[in-house]
Amino acid sequence: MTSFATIADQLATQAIELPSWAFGNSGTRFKVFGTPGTPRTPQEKIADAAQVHKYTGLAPTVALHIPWDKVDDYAALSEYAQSLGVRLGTVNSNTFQDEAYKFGSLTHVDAAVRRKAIDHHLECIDIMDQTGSQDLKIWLADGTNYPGQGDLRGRQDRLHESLQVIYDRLGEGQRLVLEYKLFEPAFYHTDVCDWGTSYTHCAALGEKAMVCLDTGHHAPGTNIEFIVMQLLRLGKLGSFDFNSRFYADDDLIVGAADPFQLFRILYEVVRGGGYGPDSGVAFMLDQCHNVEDKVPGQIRSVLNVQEMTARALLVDSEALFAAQAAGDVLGANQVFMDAFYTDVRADLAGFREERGLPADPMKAFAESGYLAQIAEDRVGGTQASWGA
Ligand code: PSV
Ligand code: MN
Repeated sequence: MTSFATIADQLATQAIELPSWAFGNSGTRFKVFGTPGTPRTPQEKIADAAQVHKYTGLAPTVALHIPWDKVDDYAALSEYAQSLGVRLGTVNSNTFQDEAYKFGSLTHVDAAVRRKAIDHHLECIDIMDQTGSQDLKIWLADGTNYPGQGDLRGRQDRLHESLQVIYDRLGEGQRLVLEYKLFEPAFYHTDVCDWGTSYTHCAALGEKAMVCLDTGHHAPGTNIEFIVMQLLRLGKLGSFDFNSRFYADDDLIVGAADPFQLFRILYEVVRGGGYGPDSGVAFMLDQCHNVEDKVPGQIRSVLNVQEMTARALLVDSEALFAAQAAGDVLGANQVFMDAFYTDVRADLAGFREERGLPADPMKAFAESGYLAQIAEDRVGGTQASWGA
């Protein structure tokens, strides 16, 4: 079995981007509960995100969502983030909350609506130029609810044309990551519903277009690690949106519902060359905290990713490949499971202390009094909210 000491350097390179919207209030269509101290501004979301990085060393960047995180001066926002020890990351577009998009955005039959949606993405790229962000992440709510409602083929053709205009505006070092999702808010068909559709569009666009895999966006029982393997094999896995789900797009804490699935996914990431700063695969969270506190919810999340990454790196690949080659079914499975069952928590505590971080980030954050402080300071104003 590989020892923890041999994987420490690799673990030290891990970076997981946080979504600004995780710090706002969120909930279900039944109720969005408020939490004292919830940010009212993009700056306050960034300040909360910086806490996660401060206690874990794992989350150096924060993703923005436009227009939720619109400000007048992005250079100043960027400087503010840096003053707190973090940077601005992916810019997420939003074409799902404007009346004009009732029947679609980049796929819409009306060229004027498509133009509006394209212009929004061009504005997002302008923002990326100012923040130095690398990725434009596109998730589309486009789809239909009833058979016959839309022309499935026409919508794909228009989607390609719209994406091409956006793609052509990308600058040096910038990428477009196209996220797929099985269903919701459309229920009969979704225009970018699966990895194959996203891949097809990205392949047609060119090398700056990559697939974003949100772990919550598949049918129950889908073998997500197989998709990870295939996209890495094709050189088209651009990023992850990590979260976990029990039923649909629950956006719960990554690793909470099925830690073994997270381990299997991360094993394929490592196996396929998708791990590390030079791999081109960005790790992000896409989560909401409906009933739990948000900052500790994000701390728990990045720690879960770190823990399963450590276990995935511990897989003795030499022994595994040998057992696979020898047709030793149970031997191969045992090598795999040995790594999964390894308790790395004490090693990770030591690893953190060696790097000047608290051994137990959850405890250290709880003892810091930050949540009580923001509850006292952030009085009045409008709390940020997913969907607000
Ligand atoms: C909607 O399902 C969604 O959660 C997508 O996964 C996006 O990544 C996110 O919203 C932000 O737009
Ligand atoms: Mn997502």
